[in-house]
Parts: sequence; structure tokens; C-alpha cells
Amino acid sequence: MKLQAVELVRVRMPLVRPFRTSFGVQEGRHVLLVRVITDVAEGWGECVSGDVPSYNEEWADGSEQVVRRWLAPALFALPSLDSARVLPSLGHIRGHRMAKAALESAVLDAELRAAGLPMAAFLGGVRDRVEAGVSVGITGTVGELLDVVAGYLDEGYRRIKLKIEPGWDVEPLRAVRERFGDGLALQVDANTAYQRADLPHLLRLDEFGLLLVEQPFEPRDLAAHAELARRGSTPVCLDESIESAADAATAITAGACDIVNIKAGRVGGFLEARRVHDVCQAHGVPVWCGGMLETGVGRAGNVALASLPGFTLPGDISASRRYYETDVTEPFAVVDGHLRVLAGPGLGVTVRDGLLAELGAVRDTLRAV
Ligand code: OSB
Ligand code: MG
Repeated sequence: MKLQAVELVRVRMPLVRPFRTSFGVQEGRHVLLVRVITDVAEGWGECVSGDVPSYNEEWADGSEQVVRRWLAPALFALPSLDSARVLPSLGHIRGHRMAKAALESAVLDAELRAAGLPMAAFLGGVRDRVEAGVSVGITGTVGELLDVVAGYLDEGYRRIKLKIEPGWDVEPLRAVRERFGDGLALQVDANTAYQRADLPHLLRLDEFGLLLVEQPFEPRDLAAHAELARRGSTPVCLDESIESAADAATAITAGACDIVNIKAGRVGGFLEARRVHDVCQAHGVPVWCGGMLETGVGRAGNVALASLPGFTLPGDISASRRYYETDVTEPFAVVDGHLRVLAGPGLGVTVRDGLLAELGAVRDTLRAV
């Protein structure tokens, strides 16, 4: 396959409701989509970096620049291209995994479209639908939180994840358990908001029978996560700490995680995400598919990834309308508590050019010089 052009598409997507986490409030996303044009087919990828470098070091404007200046030129320079070669060919550029993942997704999508093979089948998926879970932001009041959770349960979500931070943990959890009962599949995500000194406080979460507590401490502090895992009964899950399959092996060996949240963007693409899955499976560690408020482009890949056998817990995989009034692809819906794995070639979605235009998307095509 020969790479002919890389198109960068920037579009501002307002969220249907603000999303508050321990690192801030988000009203929308300045999405970066990448389209590759090759001699055999075209393909799409979504860069999941946020507007602000707070989840990790990447941010969407920076991702766009690194694709323009370094990543796309490196791929144009290759005599021939295939998806397995994308990440290794970009090894001389440190980090920027989300930008690399977007390019890899686009190349893989093009390759699979040309071959007529769906992404899920290529990755080794074993399910034709995946359980829908939803990540619920921090709200102004506990009453508001209960209303939001009730709304999602009415829509059929199978599992609720609450964002927590110091001052917003025990009280909302108690209220949610009281209102919805012990049968509700419930977990929490702190996005690194706690300090090691908070460990005794975090042990109080054990009384709520949670599926897991996600990333309470700094990404590099595996020891703190290991101590929590040892002393508490709630399974510890890592998100921000895991940037590769090697990281997953290290964290598991250190006793720092019982469960891993896999996000293709965070680890450099769907191929590395599958390697993380494989490492976890070999260690008997369950995984689930995280989300980064993706549009339909990224969501299609997430659903395909979540169809792999080791994804035994419901992911942060929600309907398009949980995020956006109108999606850039055909919208994903929750049916009977699940999202359907797409059966078309590649990602299986069609990007709606007319809608991108309506949303005021800015598009720019890069070519080999
Ligand atoms: O930590 O999982 C996270 C969104 C943006 C950045 C980080 C996270 C999240 C979510 C939302 O929790 C998951 C989703 O896409 O629904
Ligand atoms: Mg998380």
C-alpha cells in the first residue's frame, strides 16, 4: 500500500451536557480526525487527545502539529505502508501515542476496507454486540447526580461509572447505593486525584461493593496502587498508568492492578491495545474498553476492540447521543443494554461530509513533498 495523502479534519463538537472530572469541566471537544488516502482505499482515524493536556501530556492542537511536522512526513517517506509498520516507523518520535494511534487507525481502516474485512474480525473479536456502560461526571449536587444516573438506567445502561475526587466520593456513592440498590454494577474513576496520604480514606470505598476503583493515584506511582490493592477489597484498575503492553506487564507484576482499562489512543493504537489485552489475558487480568468521548469514528474502533474475549467487563461505551446531538457518522445506539459491533469492512462507518461542513469543520490535505 502506498500513502498518497493525509487529510486533517478539525471540528468543534459541543457535548450534550458538560462533563466534569477531577481535572476539569469539558463543554465540548475540538476533535481531530485523520483521513488517509492510499492507492487501494481510504481510511479514517480519530485522535482522542483532549483540548487541554490534563489527562495526559497530549492535546489536540499539539497532536495536529506533530502529525503535520513529523508523523505524516515519516509515513510518506516509506516505500510501502501497512498498519503493522505505522507505530514502529514512528519510533524516532517520542510519545504522542494518541496522534500515532489516529494515523494507525486510518491506515488499518484503509487496509481492511481494501480487504473487505471488518475491524472486529481482524482484531479477533468473538461477540457481535458489547455491553454498554456510561461514565457519569461530577455534578453540582447529589440530587442532580441521582437524576442523571436514573436517566441512564432508563436508557438501558448496564453499568455506571462515577467520576470521583476528594470531597465527592463517599457521599454520592452512599446516595447512589441507597437509591438504586446493591445490584447496580457500579465503579468509580478518580483520574489521579488522590494522594498516598488518602489511602485510609480510599479504604472506606470498600463498603460500597464496587466493581473497581480506577486510577486513584499519579500515573507513575505503581507502589501506591499496589498498597491500595493489598490493603483494600475493591479491585484496583489502571488507566493513565498504562501506555503499552510492557507497562501492563510491569504493573501486573508489581501487584498494582487487578483490572486494566484499555484505550487504543493511550497506548498508540489498536494493535498495541490488542497486545495489552493479550498480556492481561495471559495473567488472568480482566480488561474493559475505556473511552475518550469519541465521535463515531473512534467509537467504531472501540466497539470492535471490546468484542475481544478478554473484555469481560462493560466498557465506557455509550450511545452517540450520550455525548453529541449529531454524530459525524451514523449514530451508535444502545439496544437492550448493548452496542452492535459493526459488520462492514474496516471501521464500518461512513463519515458524513455534509455534516462536517455544517459543523464548520476545517480540512487540510497533506501530501508527500
Ligand atoms: O478517565 O476514562 C477516563 C473521558 C475523557 C478523559 C478520560 C476519561 C474519560 C471518561 C469518559 O471517563 C469515557 C467515555 O468516553 O464515555
Ligand atoms: Mg479513566
